Amino acid sequence: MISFEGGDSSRKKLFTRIKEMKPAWSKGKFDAKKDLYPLMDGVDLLLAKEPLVLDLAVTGSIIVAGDIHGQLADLIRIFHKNNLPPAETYLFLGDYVDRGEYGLEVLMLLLALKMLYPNNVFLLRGNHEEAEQNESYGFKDECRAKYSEDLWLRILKTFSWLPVAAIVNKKVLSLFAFQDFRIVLK
Ligand SMILES: [Mn+2]
Repeated sequence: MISFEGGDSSRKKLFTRIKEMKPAWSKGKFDAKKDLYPLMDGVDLLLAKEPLVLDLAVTGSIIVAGDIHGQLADLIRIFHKNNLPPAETYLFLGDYVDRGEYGLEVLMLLLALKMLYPNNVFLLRGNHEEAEQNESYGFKDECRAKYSEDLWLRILKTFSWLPVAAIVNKKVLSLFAFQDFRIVLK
């Protein structure tokens, strides 16, 4: 079991594990227990430290992308066209899952990159990072077909940690256009 609290050595272990996962991604298969659950545990800890509205100070450029919707090939194309993190900073606006076939793989790749480069990869919550949308637009079924409904329930917990907006360099407000889920502020 990898501890995500520990610094570089646990990051290195995770990085090795991500590289091992690559062939599984290309076949659309993976071991959720081994791959995704520990990753989500780690990302939850990171996200818990982030505020609900991110205050990002960016030098150079930032790539802003929205609505990947399970299109793994498109996500990989974005990384090919630009530099990979940490050479480039990315802000994803949300809607990682539903509609497309590879929501789980997209999510796993983005969470892995968040884990590896927390200061160069930022993930916001879209209106599809939510149960009702997933029930209607395919992500719940995808989780059931590829693994289990329990996996989907666990993913919902991680979704609930995602920040909802980012302000870039005190100038640009970035958020998903349509937020229809309930946010409980404590
Ligand atoms: Mn969308």
